[in-house]
Amino acid sequence: MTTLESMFVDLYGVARSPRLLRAPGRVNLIGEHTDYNGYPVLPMAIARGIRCLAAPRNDGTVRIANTDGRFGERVIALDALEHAFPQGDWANYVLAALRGLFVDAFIPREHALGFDAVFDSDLPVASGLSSSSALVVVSALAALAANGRSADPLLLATALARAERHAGAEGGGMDQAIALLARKGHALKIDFFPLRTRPVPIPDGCDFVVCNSLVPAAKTAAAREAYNHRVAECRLAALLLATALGIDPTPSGRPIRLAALSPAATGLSVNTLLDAGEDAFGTAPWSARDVSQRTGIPLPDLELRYRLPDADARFHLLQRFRHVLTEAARVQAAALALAGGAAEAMGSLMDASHASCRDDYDVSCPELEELVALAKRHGALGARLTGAGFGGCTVNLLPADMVDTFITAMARDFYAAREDVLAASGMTLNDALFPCVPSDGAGEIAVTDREAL
Ligand code: NG1
Repeated sequence: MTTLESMFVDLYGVARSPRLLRAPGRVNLIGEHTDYNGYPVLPMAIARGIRCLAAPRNDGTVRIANTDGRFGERVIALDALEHAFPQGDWANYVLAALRGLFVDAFIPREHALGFDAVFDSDLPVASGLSSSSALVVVSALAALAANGRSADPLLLATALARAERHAGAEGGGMDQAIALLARKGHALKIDFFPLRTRPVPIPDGCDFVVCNSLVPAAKTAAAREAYNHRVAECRLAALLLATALGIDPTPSGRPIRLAALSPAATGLSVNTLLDAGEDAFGTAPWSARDVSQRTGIPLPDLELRYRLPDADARFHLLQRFRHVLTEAARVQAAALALAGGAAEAMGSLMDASHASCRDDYDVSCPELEELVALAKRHGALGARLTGAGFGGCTVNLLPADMVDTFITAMARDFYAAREDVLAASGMTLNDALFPCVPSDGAGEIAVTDREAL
């Protein structure tokens, strides 16, 4: 019996037919901080992920436990889903999944069954590898299984992206979409609003290695604030640019997204749009008061409608706009490069993406910089931070015959001097530095396969 099964039996007794579900983590190859702007991304699912062994119960509760002692047992009442756990508690992601399923009627509220579940994971947390969305997705699959339901993956990904925002970060929809829709051997080009996906085969000779900076990219209050600040900056940039271009900044009553001002939507080239951005924003940071004066929108309305952080916040609109617009162009080029097997072109795009994340989007940190510089020295064709940034991991593109030497060199030059940091993080070297292959999306693991796990 696996640890997952024995813990399940110890806590809940023998269930008649428990189901085993799994959702993968991901690395985003390129397209950072583009999803919430309505621009595409290009991630792939990795072989690491979160599993959940679950069986239905009929008293309207969900009981959850985790083989990782850092995450304690919790009980969730299905009729009290509005009661969140303290901020940062892992149960909030299970709660978010349940809310999403009920709000969007994937499971009818009346007579909904709860479930008992034990989770385990080989996906490092707080690493920018999307463990939070893997937890949301696997929890949703467990709830659907307990209630004998299935769901269209596109609709489910959209609902779960919305639902995960209850946990605090105003994320796009990349992580839930890749977790549900990934295809083995492929990256996925994902477009948003509405969600659409297109598999892009990863060519032979393109291998990827993940390096963890050992700086947690946790969804803590501060990291969430920094992330949501970027989201607000993009909303304001879209408002001001739309106004400058004479385009309605609130189509259908909602703040316009930057992608609605794309070259395709406006008929303007990237360079013309960059010039228009320079004219509209200037180079100095903006305050909410500046934006209010420029647009005539009363300050309180602006703060509320654009969900602005505190009144003293400064917004770097030109820099954020430049990153998003050029990153979107890089995603299109990267999808073509990968599909055409052009590994070197893909690498250059990844390098440019990293520079833009660092210089214009300001989401890098010294440890990520050190990793990227070392990676380039040790033969990576492309090296960049992946995920939201502020810590977490880099993703590195290697020619296939160089993976082993690359890993040896990175272990020696980055991790050897950080054994204590690694030990304190609870990770082994293999959890921090590993090759990854493009893997399948979430689903059920057949009972017959369970022995092999
Ligand atoms: P991570 O790395 O999981 O925090 C976040 C968002 C994504 C995307 C990236 C940046 C969530 C759940 N995920 O990812 O939607 O915006 O940052 O590209 O908020």
